[in-house]
Amino acid sequence: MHAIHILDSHTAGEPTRLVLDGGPDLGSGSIAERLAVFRSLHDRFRSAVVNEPRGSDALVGALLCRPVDPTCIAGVIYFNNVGYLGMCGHGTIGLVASLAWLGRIQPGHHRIETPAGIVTAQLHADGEVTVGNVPSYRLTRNAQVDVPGYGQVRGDVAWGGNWFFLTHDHRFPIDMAHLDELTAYAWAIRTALPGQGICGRDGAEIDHIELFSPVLEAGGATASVDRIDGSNFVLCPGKAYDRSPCGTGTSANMACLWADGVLKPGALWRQASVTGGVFTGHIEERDRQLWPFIRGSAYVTSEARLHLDERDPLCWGIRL
Ligand code: PYC
Repeated sequence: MHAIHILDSHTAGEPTRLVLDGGPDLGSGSIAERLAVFRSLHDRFRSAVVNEPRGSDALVGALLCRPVDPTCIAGVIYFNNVGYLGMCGHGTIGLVASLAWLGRIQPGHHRIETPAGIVTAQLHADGEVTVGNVPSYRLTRNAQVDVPGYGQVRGDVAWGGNWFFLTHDHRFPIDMAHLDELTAYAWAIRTALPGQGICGRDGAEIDHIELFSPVLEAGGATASVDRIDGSNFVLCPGKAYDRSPCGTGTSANMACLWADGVLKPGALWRQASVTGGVFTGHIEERDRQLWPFIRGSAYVTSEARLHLDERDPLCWGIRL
């Protein structure tokens, strides 16, 4: 019997399961090297933690690791129902809120190692968290993909810590009543992309699809706090939709808006999700790169121990 100490939280509805103790020994290499060990030798642990019967398709796991860089408070590897993430915005907000809940960190500025690079997190006195994500950029503008059953779809390819295909090109309202249609459409795009040579840098697979409502209002630092600039629907790699506005997806979107001259550095961008949760973002230009910042809140929902009993035929989860 193996026990795993976890802390669950949600960030604008999107759940994060932080593994505090009981994870596999991944050695002492960089976080990217430890991710490679996790993927090749311990993938069933990933499935056991996030898949049914202990988890759900929407759940993102966060394995807490000792950082290599002593200026970082933690290292983290994010994973989901089908694999691993380079970075996770809602997960980082959840991680920081969880470490604060445990009393391990205080309000202030913190640094965290992820496989996509070091990110920053400011824990505010009110408990909100601002994540300083990895530099983000648009790789391809107006790519065209032929989507079976739907026709030609145009969209951008951008990096926000994960690879995204972002499009306004659809006829569905971004609301909870249309989840099935939004999921089917986004999945059809996702599966059409690789065969048509549409990919991220160095041939990387695009595994997140982001659909938008029309932009309601261009971001402006003086606008009221209730203003929403647009809503999104993000389909994650394992076909679950992001309940939150997706931190890496909002970063990729802000990179596209900046490239189009719509969003200026410092102006606020209020991104709502299909469930109505909101992240407030802004961008900064530094060292010829675009640095996105995402602010939101997370709440701890439970602290528990998962038990892995090898006699249980579903010990390692229902694998997709
Ligand atoms: O917030 O970056 C994010 C994210 C990625 C996948 C689910 N959430």
